[in-house]
Amino acid sequence: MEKHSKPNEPLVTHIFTADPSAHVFEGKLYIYPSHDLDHNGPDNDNGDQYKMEDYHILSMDDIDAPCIDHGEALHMKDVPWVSKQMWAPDAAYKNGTYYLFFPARDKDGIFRIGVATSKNPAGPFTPEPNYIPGSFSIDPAVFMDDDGKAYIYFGGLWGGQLEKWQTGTFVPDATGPSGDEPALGPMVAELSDDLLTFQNGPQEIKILDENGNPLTAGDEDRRYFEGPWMHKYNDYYYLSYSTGSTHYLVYAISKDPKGPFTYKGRILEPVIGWTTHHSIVQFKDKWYLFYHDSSLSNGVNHKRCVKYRELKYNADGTIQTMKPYED
Ligand code: FUB
Repeated sequence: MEKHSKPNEPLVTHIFTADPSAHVFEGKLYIYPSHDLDHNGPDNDNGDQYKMEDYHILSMDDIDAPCIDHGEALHMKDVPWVSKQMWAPDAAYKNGTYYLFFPARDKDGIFRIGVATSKNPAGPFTPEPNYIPGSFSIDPAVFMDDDGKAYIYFGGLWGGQLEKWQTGTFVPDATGPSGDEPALGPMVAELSDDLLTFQNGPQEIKILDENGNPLTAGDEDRRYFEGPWMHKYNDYYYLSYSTGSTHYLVYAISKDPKGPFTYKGRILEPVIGWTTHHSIVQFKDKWYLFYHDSSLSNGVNHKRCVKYRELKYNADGTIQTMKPYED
């Protein structure tokens, strides 16, 4: 018998999954996760432990329905420019086509962002022959605004190589700002009409504190690390992300999808495992946080599982902070 989905429990247990990007397509929930592979290789700050090679797309007819694995939707052997590490993906829909956006290392070991398309939200997806020109780093998240514009947010520190692009070209030994210097923000670019190229940008997003000053690199509880997500609530843009080294999911808001954003608070306290990565989606009349932890492997960083839980707003638009192992 199929297992019905429950909050705070792994959506699937037959494979390891992470980095869930959830969307409502065709009236159902579709979840686009990474597919973690087991191995005995090194676990380090470069992210060598995350050796993913393909994507499996999940769906749920309803929030408490069984979670279906639709099988392999895209494998790196079918993407000409990829050498390894297909990390956190996202998806979008426009004019009868579904788009899968994914980061991976190119043949030179540099992270780039690619696109693949399908007529079916569960794939299989056909990749474009090359990565998006001008793309770099990891963790693409695509946001379709009410006015028809599409934005792609991306970037990740350390293994995600964002520090190496501060001059606009790849500098292999570049390090990030430190201490009191402004932290690096995620990148945003407007996508072209066909969603296959950058139309404007990319440009760096500024995240400010309550006094209007940029968050500093030393402010590891609040500064951007990786895993951006964008959603809109009550006419505000909510940029949420992981703080990486301090393991929080946090958010900042703005009236403009390109910012600057003002830091507002925490969404989720640390989970089991080093990484924390999420998406936020409205389904029917409720909002949900999709996230992952390493509980399915008793804490092995690269053997993760995707989960969801309800997300609630306060009357003033702030998000109620959640503790992952409490209801
Ligand atoms: O899954 C590989 C990487 O780990 C993702 O790209 C990051 O966001 C982190 O979850």
